[in-house]
Amino acid sequence: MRFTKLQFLFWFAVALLTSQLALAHDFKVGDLTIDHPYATPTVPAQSTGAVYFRTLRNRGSAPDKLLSARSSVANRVGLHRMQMEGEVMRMREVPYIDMPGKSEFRMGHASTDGYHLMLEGLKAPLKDGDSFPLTLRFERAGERTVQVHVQTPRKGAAHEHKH
Ligand SMILES: [Cu+2]
Repeated sequence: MRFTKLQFLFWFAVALLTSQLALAHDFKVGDLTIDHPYATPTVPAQSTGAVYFRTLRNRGSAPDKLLSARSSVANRVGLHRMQMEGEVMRMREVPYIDMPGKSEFRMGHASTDGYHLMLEGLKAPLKDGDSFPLTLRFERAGERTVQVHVQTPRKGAAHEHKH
């Protein structure tokens, strides 16, 4: 089969667009954007895993809250906050994550002060390249199911998740 130059350009544009959509990988609900949800791979002995977002953004002026999350891959999903206390990094569960109006914050694996979601009671190890659904429940915006990509971070090691 032969393509004309125009057909070739058309398919090239389609391929480019779809690859960029796949790269973008963000989810919207109401005024909120959940950008690039990802989880780090786990080893078989590990019963917990962590989910991060590149950013969590609230474009609206009204504040919202991330109240809870659930996923079929784990028995329970906790909301965690990591903070430096002196020299020690501490992690604790929080009842919700505040999302003030017109705010954007990072929830990446490389941050030493920030939030992540904790998968507790993993049913199977998370393997690089897999993806799984995660349902987030927000106070105002309601529920949104996002697809989480399992990937080894390109830079910065994942935190040790020992509680
Ligand atoms: Cu944690």
